[in-house]
Amino acid sequence: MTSNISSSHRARAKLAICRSLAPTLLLAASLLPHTPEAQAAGVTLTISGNIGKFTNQPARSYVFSETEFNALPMREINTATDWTPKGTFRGPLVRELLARVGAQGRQIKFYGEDNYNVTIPASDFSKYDVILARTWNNKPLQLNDFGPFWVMYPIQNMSTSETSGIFIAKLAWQVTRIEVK
Ligand SMILES: Nc1nc2c(c(=O)[nH]1)N[C@H]1C(S)=C(S)[C@@H](COP(=O)(O)O)O[C@H]1N2
Ligand SMILES: [Mo]
Repeated sequence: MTSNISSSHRARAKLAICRSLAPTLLLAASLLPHTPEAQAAGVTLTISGNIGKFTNQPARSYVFSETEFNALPMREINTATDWTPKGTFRGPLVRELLARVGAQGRQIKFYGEDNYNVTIPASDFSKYDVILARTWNNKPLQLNDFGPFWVMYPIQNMSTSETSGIFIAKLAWQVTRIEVK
């Protein structure tokens, strides 16, 4: 994908337009939750599978609204990645997110909007302070720029052997959905 993380002028212009359309878009989003309108009205994160708490009982899924997500306790990771210079990622701990939905499973599958997915053992989230990053240097991650959510490990505190090999496949970006297995 093309990185655009340091120049977000177009994204900001789009946001201003979206704000003025917010009431219309919110209505559209409530009727059609998976449309581009829903994306503009508010970013959501859906967790499903082996969980014990639901916002949608029939679907057995828990959908975090942008407001609820942003109210979670936040952690910061200051690191460079293969794709970004040294900077600050902020988001809740993945283990905290999993606890909020009563997750029971041993394997956690992260789905990207680009159809990428990766399954990570739940033990990683007790071993490492992994966050689901929502911002980079205080700017929300945009869908065309690794957002809305990016699985981020505290790379700066990890040894070379821990971050070599298949490790980087765990850094799933464009995440919108998580399945507990
Ligand atoms: N959403 C999403 N996240 C992703 C990927 C992807 O294709 N889509 N590729 C993964 C893999 S397999 C690796 S090795 C790293 C690096 O991907 P790259 O080699 O395409 O830069 O990002 C990971 N995160
Ligand atoms: Mo990879």
